[in-house]
Formats: sequence, structure tokens, C-alpha cells
Amino acid sequence: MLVLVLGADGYIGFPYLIGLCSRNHDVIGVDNLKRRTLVSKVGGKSVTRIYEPYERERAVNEYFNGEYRFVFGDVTDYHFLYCLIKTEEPDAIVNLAQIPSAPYSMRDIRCATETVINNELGTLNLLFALKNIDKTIPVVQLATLGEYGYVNWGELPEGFMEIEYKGRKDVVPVPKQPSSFYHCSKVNMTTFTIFATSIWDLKFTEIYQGVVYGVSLFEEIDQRLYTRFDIDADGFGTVINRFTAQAVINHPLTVYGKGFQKRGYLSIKDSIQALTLAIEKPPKENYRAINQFSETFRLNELAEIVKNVAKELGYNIEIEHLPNPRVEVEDEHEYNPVNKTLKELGFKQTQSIEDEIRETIQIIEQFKHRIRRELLIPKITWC
Ligand code: USQ
Repeated sequence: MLVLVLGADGYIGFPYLIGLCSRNHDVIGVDNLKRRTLVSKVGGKSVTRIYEPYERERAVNEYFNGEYRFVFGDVTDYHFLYCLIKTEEPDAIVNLAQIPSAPYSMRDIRCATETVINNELGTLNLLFALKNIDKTIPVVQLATLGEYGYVNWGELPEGFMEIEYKGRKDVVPVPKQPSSFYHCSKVNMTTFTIFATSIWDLKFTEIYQGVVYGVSLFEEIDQRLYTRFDIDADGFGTVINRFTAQAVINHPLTVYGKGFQKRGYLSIKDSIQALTLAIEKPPKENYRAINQFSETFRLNELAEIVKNVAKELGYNIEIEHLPNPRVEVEDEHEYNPVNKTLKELGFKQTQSIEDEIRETIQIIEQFKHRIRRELLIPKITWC
């Protein structure tokens, strides 16, 4: 099938589209290269060396049967998005074109506005374009587990839950408790999507994804197929990737606060596998919610895992608790999201977190000289 991937130059977008081409799908990848600009803006740089989009396009087409075409463009431009979908008539669309950083969105009013406009307007444009062109094209769109926040009642269902209030029952969206303006923008994307799919009969799957880590499957084939790997504290580095980069330069692992914060995690290989299942097995219903993660961990557990794997590889690393720059629940708390739908679709974790971290360390060791220490300590605070 022909898949339109919005956000084709991102950490997940690029290896995801390679995965699709390796399964004989054709892909049109769209990106405005904002991620590259924003990482530079916060002083960062991908630890892995990444290639320009058209070099990436050439490399994908050299190795895989599915044909890949890169298109430079911005999903916040309705006319661009409308014309692209109308002309290309994709069989499926994947919307990953978001600014994904919680700290960046908390930096100042400009960054908050930029995040909100990019993420929410991109979604609105996609919803309207599909209403006006073809309501039957299935879309997979990235939401986040962080939309739900932490709840004290136990299990976190997928998207919707049954409630009972004053003796009456109903099924409603799971309450949202976002913890940054980035997470607020994702909540609003979800609200738009649930509403629009219900009135216009569109076909959307929203992926409530946990924190992604690791390196993709394609590094060994050709260095032009490397995905980016960010480690900056105030922008785009996520926690496990930051810990692995810290390990290879003998920097203490920076646990924020007490370290009991519990979240869902999955490797980038598993993210690609799960997104592929979602696109190849579209839903019957107008709106499907999938909680996407492999395992849950507390930060203290993650730091111990990275410390132990690094030790096997010859690095003796300390764990350091920094004052938490964020406002988040950091005492012991419940966190039990369910991921039933993913399992029903046939998802299986590719490898253990230890193996994934070992592989990541071995790959980024070659790029040690590109890890800048000054990017490892957070400066943006929530208050
Ligand atoms: N943290 C540390 N030390 C660090 C960096 C982070 O202790 O050096 C902690 C944070 O305080 C937080 C946890 O690690 O408790 C995760 O932080 P993160 O920066 O890895 O991830 P987060 O800001 O939650 O956002 C990431 C992605 C986002 C995605 C989200 C999934 O950037 O796009 O939506 O993970 S979720 O967390 O489930 O909302």
C-alpha cells in the first residue's frame, strides 16, 4: 500500500518508514525539518551523524523494495496538506508530525505557542482534509500516555472508561491530567480527533505511546540509515537515551527528584513494530485507542539497569539525584496502564531492555566525541 508518513525526518518517523519500505509498502515522507532546527536552537545536535533527507531517500531506495519519496512541507499549511492527499491518494496516513518535547514547551511563551500551534493545527488540518477528500483513509496518529497523568484508582484503560456517578453509568474518555504544555497540546489533539471522527465518520487510531528509547534496526546496513539520537536536557533527549549517553562519557546518571516516577517505556524497534501493526490492521470503528508500551519502570529502576549494563561494558557510573526541574509526582504512586489491544494485534517485545541498552551503548560509543556535557544538565524549570 502507499503510506503517507507525516513527520518523516523524526527519531521515530525515519526508521518507521524504512520499516514500511522493508515490508514492500511505498512511502511518501513529509517533513518541514523543524526537529533539526529546534534541536540546534536548544544548543543540541544528534549524537549519531544524520544525513540530509534526500540522501536518506536515496539510501532507502537502494536497499528496499518499497519506493520512498521525500516531500518537504509543513502540515500546518492546510493548502499543502490538502493538495498532497488529493493528488497522491494514499491508502493510509501516519501522523507523527509533532513537536514532542515537554521541556521545550515549558521554556517560554514562544515555545509553548509554537508547540501548541504546530501540534493542534497540524491535526485540525488533517481532520478537515480527510473530511473534504476521503473519509475512509485510515490514519494512525501519535498521542501520548502522558495525557492521562497519574491516577490513583489502579488500571488505566485505553482511551475510554466506564464511570458510575450518583448511581448512573456512562462510557467517557479517560480523564486527562497533562503535565506540560506539550502534553496539553496532545490532549487537545485527542479531543479534536474524538469529536471529528464521531461526526464525520473518519477512521483514526490514536497511539497513547510511552517513552521511546534505543536505536533502530537499520544501523548495520548503511550509515545513511541512522536515525537521530538526542540527549539534550532542555529539548529533545528522553531519559533512557540520556542515561546511555551519560554512561559512555562517564557522566553520572541524572535522576530527577526522588526517582519513583513510573512510566511506560518501549524501544524504538517496538514502537516501529507496533505502529506497523496499527497501519496494517486498521480498525472497524471510527476511533480506536491503543496504549503503546512494553513495560513500566520507575526512574530509579531504569538508572540501576543502565548502570549495570554499562558496568558489564566497562563503565563505572554513579547515579545522581538532581533537584527535579519539573512539577511531577515523584513519591511512590500507582501506575498501571493496560496494553491489551497491542497484544491482541500480535505485538511481542523485540528484546529485553538490557539488550537494547547494550546495543545502544555499543552504537553511540562511536559518536562519543559528539556528546556535549553542557547539554546534560537541565536549565528549564517548570516554575
Ligand atoms: N528524567 C530524569 N532524568 C533525565 C531526564 C528525564 O529523571 O535526565 C525523568 C523526567 O523527570 C520524567 C521521566 O524521566 O519523569 C521521563 O522524561 P522524558 O524526558 O524521558 O520524557 P517525557 O518528557 O515524558 O516525554 C517523552 C517524549 C514525548 C512522549 C512522552 C511519553 O519526549 O514526546 O509523549 O515521553 S509519556 O512520558 O508517557 O508522556
